[in-house]
Amino acid sequence: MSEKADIALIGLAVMGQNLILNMNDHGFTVCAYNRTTEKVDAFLANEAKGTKVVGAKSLEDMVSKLKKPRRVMMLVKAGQAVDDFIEKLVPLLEKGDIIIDGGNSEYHDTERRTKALHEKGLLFIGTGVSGGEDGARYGPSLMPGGDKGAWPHVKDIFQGIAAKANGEPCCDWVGDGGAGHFVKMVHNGIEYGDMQLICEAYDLMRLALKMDHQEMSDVLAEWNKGELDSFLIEITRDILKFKDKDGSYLVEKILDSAGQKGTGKWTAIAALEYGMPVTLIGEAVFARCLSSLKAERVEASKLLSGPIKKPILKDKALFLEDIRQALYASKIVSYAQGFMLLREAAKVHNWDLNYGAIALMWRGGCIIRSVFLGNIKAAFDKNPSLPNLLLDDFFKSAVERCQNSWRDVVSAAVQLGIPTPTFSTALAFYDGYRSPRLPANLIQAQRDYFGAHTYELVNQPGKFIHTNWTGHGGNVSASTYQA
Ligand code: 2AM
Repeated sequence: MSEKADIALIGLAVMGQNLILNMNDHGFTVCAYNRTTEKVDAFLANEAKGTKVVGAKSLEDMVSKLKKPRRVMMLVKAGQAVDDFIEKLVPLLEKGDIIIDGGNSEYHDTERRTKALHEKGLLFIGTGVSGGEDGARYGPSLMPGGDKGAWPHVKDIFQGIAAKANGEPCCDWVGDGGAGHFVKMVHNGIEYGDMQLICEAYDLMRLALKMDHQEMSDVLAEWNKGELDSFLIEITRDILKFKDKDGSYLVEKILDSAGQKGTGKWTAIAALEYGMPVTLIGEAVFARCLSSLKAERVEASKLLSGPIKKPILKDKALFLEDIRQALYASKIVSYAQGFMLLREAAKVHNWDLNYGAIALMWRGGCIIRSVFLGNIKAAFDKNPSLPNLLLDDFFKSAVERCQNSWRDVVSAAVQLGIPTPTFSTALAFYDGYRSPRLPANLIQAQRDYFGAHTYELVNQPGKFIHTNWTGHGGNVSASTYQA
């Protein structure tokens, strides 16, 4: 072989194969490898036939076919498989070579691997890859983080193959260590939220307005022309009107028990760990959990009754517009919460995150791609240290414009007994976030009463006081006293 390959890719499942073909289309020579090496031959003989892709029979063979510094990208199952390959690659590589993990790895693993490989003189990147099989083939959203020294060596390949939004690549350096995989995880959490929001709008149209499927699809088609323009609204428009072979709407035949692979749950866990109120994603994850209790719900439905008094609904067109505005306002809250989590994690891990660049990475290529992300990018471009999206003029006025409709929808849903967990939690968050005083003073008093945990006074912050609330039980505080 005369010309050496620009990059190696390990892992020939669909995502790996499609990324290779995408790189090939953009003029890069890729060396393909897979644990089960028969898959390499099959790939070269079929999907990669007629391309510049070369194959390798072993890791040694693969490494010998690469330009220096060597770039090796893995798209294998997250977890042990990644560590196993790293262990096998390390003795074959030289200082300055680059290992990239494009799988759905947990960000703590990426953090650990980046450090361990840095000590060996190797540069590690953990990159989020979003957009599914089609994205991988024709332009994914890529969120790379890890050892920044590696970035100049992979930038052209990554930005070359990434999706483009208004001509700009949906890929930029995210930050040190596990930052790339963390941002990908939050992306997936936001995806859970966006999906649940659309499901609640569908439920209201179906149950409150008794709309048929073509009508609902037409409404989403309209919504998709405005500020809600997004991939998820677009596919839901098509799903709703999709007919099965027997002429009935397929969506109604699908069991209402949602699956999950775990990245939404990871985001919710991270929110709890970092103490950030990312309530909408949390509710979206719990909504899937509740849905999966199908048999129990069916039983409960026979025993537990709903509201007896039905509210009088507005005119249908007006209520539909209310639903649209409730969805939009809730979505703004969800992204505001997602960026709060990013900001807090960045503080803890010392990641220098560029929030505008993250919005641009999500603007195209991935499942949450939308016009709305362009507005978020604009907000962070205007003020890179914006403390919260809700405080940006554009989003502040959007929420203020939508809030009457939003409140009407949540009230109507409550009165009708239709669950809208994400619409409702978003509104509760909005009202909490804009409250200068919350009832946490009473929580502090309760904690001090039963556990002597102490409290601070409004006019004396920093000074911790314990009160003997009952007149007996002593004046000890929690630091000296275990309840
Ligand atoms: P395989 O084709 O040999 O199974 C997606 O599952 C990709 O991850 C496939 O390329 C698969 O290789 C690889 N993979 C899964 N588990 C692996 C493991 N424990 N070690 C190496 N590769 C693995």
